[in-house]
Amino acid sequence: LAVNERTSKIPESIQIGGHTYRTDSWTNVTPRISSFVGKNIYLRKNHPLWLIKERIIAYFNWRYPGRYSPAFTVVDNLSPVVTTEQNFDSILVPADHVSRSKSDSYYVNKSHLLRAHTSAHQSDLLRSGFREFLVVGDVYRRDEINATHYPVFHQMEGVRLRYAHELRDDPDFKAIKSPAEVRSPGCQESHTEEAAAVMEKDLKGCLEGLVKSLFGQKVELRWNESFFPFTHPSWEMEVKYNNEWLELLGCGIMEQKILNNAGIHDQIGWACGIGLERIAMRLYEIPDIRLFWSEDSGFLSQFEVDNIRKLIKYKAVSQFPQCTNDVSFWIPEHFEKNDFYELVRDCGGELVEQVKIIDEFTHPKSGRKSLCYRIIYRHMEKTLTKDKANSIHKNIEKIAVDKLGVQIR
Ligand code: FA5
Ligand code: MG
Repeated sequence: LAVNERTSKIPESIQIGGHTYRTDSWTNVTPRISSFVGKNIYLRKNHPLWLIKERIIAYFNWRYPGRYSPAFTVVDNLSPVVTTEQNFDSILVPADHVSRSKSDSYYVNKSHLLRAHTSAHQSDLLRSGFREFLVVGDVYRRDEINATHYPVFHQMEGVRLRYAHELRDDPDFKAIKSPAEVRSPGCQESHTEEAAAVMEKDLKGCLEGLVKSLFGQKVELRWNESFFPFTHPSWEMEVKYNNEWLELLGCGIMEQKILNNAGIHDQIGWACGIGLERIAMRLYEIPDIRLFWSEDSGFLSQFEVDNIRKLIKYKAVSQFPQCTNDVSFWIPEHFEKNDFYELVRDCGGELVEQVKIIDEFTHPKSGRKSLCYRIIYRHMEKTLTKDKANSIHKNIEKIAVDKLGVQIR
């Protein structure tokens, strides 16, 4: 009922984190999603995300000691409601980039959204004069649903700028040459290859050192080339987890234009964005990303340690059974998969463990497409009855028909 009510009329304004915002045709943040704003679980002492945050900060302070105080400034209190300018334009995300679409991000209105990454704050902090900083916060994305993806998660952004004279302190820095002038896969046009190479070594060394400090020297890791509008070259780091590669972070050499736009013309920088849940899951063996939102003392008490480095292995209080239900439907022409995920999350809340497509079919004559989704329900803290799962499933079917225009097969 609650879902039907809010789909039928979008209010003129909405309240998020104590502020009122006007809504418009871009508004797609749901009450459920905005209820996460201000929870700030990463600031709660001894929450697993707090432990990871503290460990990363301690590592950076150890690796880059300042003369009088830690070199890196930690910023952890910025509102997740940002402008499209902050989230996209300020870091050179093109006007037609997919991440700007309503199907990928949570818009408050046309000009404001819930930040999709902590990179949204890079430009402001550079303009404020910071050269080495860490930004921690909750980020929001309309994404797939499974054990490692959740619409709200946490990132830590790291940025480090260097002057030429600081790069020259590196023994690998051989000579000052002129900028490359043309962009190559490994270097921006305005950088010298030496400077880019020294920055790459510092960046990768820093992040490899970080994961080794967390997971031990023998952790299996690999670098993949990647692409971000705000860095070039760019990489992603993955670590082995349960025999699969798990992506932990993205990083790269900052686009010089971002620095230039902030009035910085004499420094080069690197930036990284680290997924805190992914690290915590791997480190503490937390099997499902939904657990981070648990208020259950059986979960939280396992992280009550007085040394942040204490080895913790999460023990499931008990594993409750899954309920699996499938739904097949014909989809209309402009069907967005993320709209269906959102609807499932909205109706099923924390009870939805996973949604996956198990069959796709195109009718040979009519060309109509149909999808079969499998929805796996499971309560984290008690047994979910088949009746309860069935009634949620029925509701999802009904709302999918009403709201997305699908036709159940
Ligand atoms: C970014 O968000 C870039 N802003 C990172 C970056 C910063 C690159 C600075 C270069 C310079 P990406 O979308 O890959 O990149 O997300 C970064 C990390 O967040 C991922 O590696 C992963 O660890 C985590 N992450 C991404 N999506 C989810 C999700 N739905 N649930 C949980 N963690 C996620
Ligand atoms: Mg990525």
